[in-house]
Amino acid sequence: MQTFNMEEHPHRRFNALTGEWVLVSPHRAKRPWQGQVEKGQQEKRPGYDPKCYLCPGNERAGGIKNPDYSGTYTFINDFSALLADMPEGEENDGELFRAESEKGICKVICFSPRHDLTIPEMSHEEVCGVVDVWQKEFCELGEEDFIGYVQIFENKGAVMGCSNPHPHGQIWSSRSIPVEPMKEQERQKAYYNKHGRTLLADYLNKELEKDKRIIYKNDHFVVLSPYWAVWPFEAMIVSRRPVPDLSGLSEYERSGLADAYRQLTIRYDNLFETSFPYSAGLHQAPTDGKQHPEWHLHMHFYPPLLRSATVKKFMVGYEMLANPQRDITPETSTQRLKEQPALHYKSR
Ligand code: H2U
Ligand code: ZN
Repeated sequence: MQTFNMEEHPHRRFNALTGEWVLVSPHRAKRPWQGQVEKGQQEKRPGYDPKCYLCPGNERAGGIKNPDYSGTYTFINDFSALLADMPEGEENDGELFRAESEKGICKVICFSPRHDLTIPEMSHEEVCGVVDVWQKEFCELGEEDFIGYVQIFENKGAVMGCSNPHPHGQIWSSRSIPVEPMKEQERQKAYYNKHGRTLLADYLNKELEKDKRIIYKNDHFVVLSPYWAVWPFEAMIVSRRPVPDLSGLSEYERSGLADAYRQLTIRYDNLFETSFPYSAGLHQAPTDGKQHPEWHLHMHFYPPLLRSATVKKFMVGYEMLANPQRDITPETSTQRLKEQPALHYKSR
């Protein structure tokens, strides 16, 4: 019998943050690389699009006109999934039929007035402006007594269901803590109660020691491919300091987060020389009025591309019915991202 080798043998890895498992089948990634790596369509967008509902001065659905903004611009989503003014109520028809009313506030953040840019193409200072507005919005929404959780996220690229290429993100804030942050909260709480340190502080220290999955780091944030990553090029940005949320970040730390966000997305774009799609978002402590020393601020990146600008991973079949599976290991993905230049391919 051979000895177990994680570079070759199928195995399951445990996600310490959620308590879930992922199946890793590295032997399948050893198949020869077939076909060339297609580059993406190099679409050329104008700096201003008169038909775009996010460009400065343009009208949105419902007739409201955007101001002539110059940095970031935030507004209440015209088609909010959650509404602030909702009657209280529930259905409690035994164990099997449960429902409750939900409240919240949804916002859209334009990252730049420029229709043709994306985060990796914006300057460091401009991305700092995005992180600053995240902090401000997190604090303001979190202050509302009916907001228990603030979910900040970005959908990038049409394959991720993004409706408009103008650089933007969203915030959905709700009274209850949604499913994903709740899973992470439970794991982080159990760990913190047992060790008196945050789960991600210990995890980050070990990852820095092992140095097999570190993609990029600066003084305040580390970009890595998590041990338990599901998506081929999944990544996580973790703060070096165990802060529970954005509210306590200093100017230097905000700048560090902006740098990590930019450096990761530049490498993503360089990988297949395409505008790399993903869903990304921050996970942080709930704003439910309780103390959350167990929470450790981080940002997840879930990109669907697998082998080229057009070949994406499908989460179907086994993934939907059993558990997620991947071929290429996170260690190999890290190498491929790490070797990408820090300069965006379009500026070469
Ligand atoms: P995407 O990030 O998925 O592209 O979503 C953009 C959001 O913009 C979407 O939630 C909102 C949609 O409701 N929107 C407006 O608020 N006003 C508009 O005029 C169009 C779209
Ligand atoms: Zn636009």
